[in-house]
Amino acid sequence: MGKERKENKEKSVDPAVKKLLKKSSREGVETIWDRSDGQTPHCRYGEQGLCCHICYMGPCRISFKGKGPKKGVCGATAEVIVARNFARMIAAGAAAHSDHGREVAQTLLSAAKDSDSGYSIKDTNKLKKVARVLGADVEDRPKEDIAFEVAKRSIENFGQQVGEVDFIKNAPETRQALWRKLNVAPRGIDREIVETMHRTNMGVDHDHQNIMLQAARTALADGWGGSMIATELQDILFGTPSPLRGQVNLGVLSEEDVNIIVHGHEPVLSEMLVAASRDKDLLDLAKSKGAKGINLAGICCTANEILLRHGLPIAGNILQQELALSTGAVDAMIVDVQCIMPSLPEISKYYHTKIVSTSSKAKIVGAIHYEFSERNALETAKEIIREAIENFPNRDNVDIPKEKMDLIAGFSHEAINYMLGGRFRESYVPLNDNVINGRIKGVAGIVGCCNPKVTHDRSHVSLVEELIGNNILVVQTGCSAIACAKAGFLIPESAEKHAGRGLAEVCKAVGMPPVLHSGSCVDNSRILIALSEMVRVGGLGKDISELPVAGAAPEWMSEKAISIGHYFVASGVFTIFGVGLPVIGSKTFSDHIFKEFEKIFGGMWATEPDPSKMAALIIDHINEKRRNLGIAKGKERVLYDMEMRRELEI
Ligand code: SF4
Ligand code: MSK
Repeated sequence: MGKERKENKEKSVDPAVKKLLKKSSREGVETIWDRSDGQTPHCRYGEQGLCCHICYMGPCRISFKGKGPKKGVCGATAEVIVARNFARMIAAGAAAHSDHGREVAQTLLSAAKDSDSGYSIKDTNKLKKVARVLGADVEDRPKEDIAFEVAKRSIENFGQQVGEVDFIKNAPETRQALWRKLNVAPRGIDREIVETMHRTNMGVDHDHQNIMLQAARTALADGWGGSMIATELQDILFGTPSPLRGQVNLGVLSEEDVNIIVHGHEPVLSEMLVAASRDKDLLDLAKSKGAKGINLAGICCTANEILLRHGLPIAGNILQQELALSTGAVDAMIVDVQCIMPSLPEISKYYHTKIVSTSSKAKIVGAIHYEFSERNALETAKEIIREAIENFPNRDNVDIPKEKMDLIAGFSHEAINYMLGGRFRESYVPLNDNVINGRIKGVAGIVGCCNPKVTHDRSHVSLVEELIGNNILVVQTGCSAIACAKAGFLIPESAEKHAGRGLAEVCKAVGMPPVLHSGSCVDNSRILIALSEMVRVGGLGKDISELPVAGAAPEWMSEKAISIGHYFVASGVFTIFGVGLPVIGSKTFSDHIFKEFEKIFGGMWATEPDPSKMAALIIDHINEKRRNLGIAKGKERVLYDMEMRRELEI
């Protein structure tokens, strides 16, 4: 028992996870942690970025010590191999976010053209705002006409061959000028991804610095292109988020209701499921099967999307998807794209859960497939929910952990503007004023995934606790936001309990938590817009790189995270990744992105697995920016002792 507890404690800090790991283990169900153990130790060549398999003269590896090979068969050096691998991760991550953006743009086009599409325009103000950025006329035009032009122009941004992606106009002028000077302003989203794949083919670009410039152009095409299109157009279609209450963790599953989990990334599907779950005929059907109602909950970024717009509960972050099935209480898990484990159908064999795939791009052997498109959206959503209801009587072996926590989410850029300035003087001025007067020392974006190589949720929770304790306002997205919500940081009361005095005063005055949940991974583009707004309002320098801000992904795992990290760095933000980075095999390359980048972009990469050291790096960086701005004063860092650290355990 003692040994079992110790093992589980190392796997996660979340008690709900620990309980279900024991249940899974008792029932012989293999989880991600078992498979991760089976892969340990991981290949060191791969971990350090030193394995190349882009042509079949290889695969080649560069030896990190001794007499082993120092070049690939073609002559590629360590820095070339590392750069090509890193750039390809960026291209793949940018492709995933951008394909999401493309789907949303197509959906907006359908909504504008076809009144039977099932989708409509919910936020006309946002539509007009986006239209102005795209240069579309908004006066005296029906909203459908404006939406048609916005969708068409957005779609053109993907295939554009020359010019610039439109949304880079949202960045400060100084930053745009730097991108043009460096020749990294993205021309078209698809073009940059394709060019990165070309340049990193065998025998093309052999200059690691040149590769990283193109990688920056590709990442910027994601952050200020594909991801921003996804976020902005989703707001037009489904509404711009504003603060609302919700609940999080596996305890949101219900013994009495039909539990349906939506999992993946694109709200185009989940929005329809939300609508279908409120259908009277389906609610009656659920009652006829002995259920009280229908409980729709989410996992991963889809969870964040439906939370932000409807207040629907979140069952957990990425590492909890298998454990949700192990509760025995999930009647259907409906998935679309990204972060979905192929193991789900295998695990569902032990329970009654139906795994339903919905995208032609993402089928899973063993899942039931319902093809979902804008044309058949509501009908398909109803059919899937009917399938889940019919499955409710088959439940067996149910054990739902009690753990659940309240949270407030929905801090879009617009909501922050309104919350700080009020309806009649919406503005970031109060935020900048509080940064200048030192109540808030700076702002940190803490985002990204979870990774079974490190204790689940621990780095997210420890890092964020230490930052808010040091008066740094934290903005979050993705699985990191879910981790900190479970720890209780996303309620206003947490300001009193965890935040430093200055930050707590601001939070109490405004009624906000010290940790602001801004959405899913594509919504990191909201953070880019918020940073640009801080520059525009004035008093904190002329560029994002002058702001006292930083970014981190403490438990990252996805190629998408690398793309996000790179667009933050290329936008001027100091960005730290936990776990490790597949670049350390080349000192030349590491020095380039950890040191030389600052002179090029005003932002740079760092890696640090220890969350306390990561906090120290962020705090030091913010203090340095404050000194450069001439606004530094007072105590610089609260050091955490062991007792304070133990309190971080949730
Ligand atoms: Fe080896 Fe060069 Fe081929 Fe890479 S491209 S596998 S380093 S020969
Ligand atoms: S990417 S943050 S694992 S959902 Fe959105 Fe997936 Fe979570 Fe990374």
